[in-house]
Amino acid sequence: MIKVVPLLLCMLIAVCLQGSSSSDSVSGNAGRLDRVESQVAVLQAQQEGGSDNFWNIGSKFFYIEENQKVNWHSALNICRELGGHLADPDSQQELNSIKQRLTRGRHYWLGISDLANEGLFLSQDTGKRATFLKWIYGEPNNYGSYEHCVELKSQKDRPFLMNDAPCGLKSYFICERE
Ligand code: 2F8
Ligand code: CA
Repeated sequence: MIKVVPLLLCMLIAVCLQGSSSSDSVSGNAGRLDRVESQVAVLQAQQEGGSDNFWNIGSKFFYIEENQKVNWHSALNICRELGGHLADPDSQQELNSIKQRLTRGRHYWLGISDLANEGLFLSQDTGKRATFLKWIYGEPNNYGSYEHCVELKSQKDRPFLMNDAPCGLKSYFICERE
């Protein structure tokens, strides 16, 4: 089944680029390719049984994507396509259960950002201030002034904690479904 994805990718690129006129800018095509990449990522997550792979913690269900790295906006899109949203753990207990299933050294997108207002971290799901934030010491630091999306990351033997990172970075991600 996985072999179907490269074929679908070629077809989607062909369809999208067909629609471009000579006046299209390079950034227009880059935007199209970004959308194609996102659509392919959705197909891949669905093929890997994403919607059937949610596991239960309390009253919620979580899915950890470990096969493909995507940017934060694509991760949002994929979680929606799988019937949920990019995760925003709301208690230490929930975070502890999630952490047990993560791979050390990897980074995972969460559904929290300060894209609307620098320093004000909102849950993408509720649109309200994120209720539970557990930052790495010194974070969030908006490093280079372009870090607006929140990830979970562990460094060496340290626990998984939150960091603000550039939204365009490609990472694994965690979806949540009520
Ligand atoms: O030192 C903390 C700093 O480390 C990295 O930047 C050098 C992180 N960037 C990425 O992971 C892309 C920053 O987010 C982090 O604050
Ligand atoms: Ca940071």
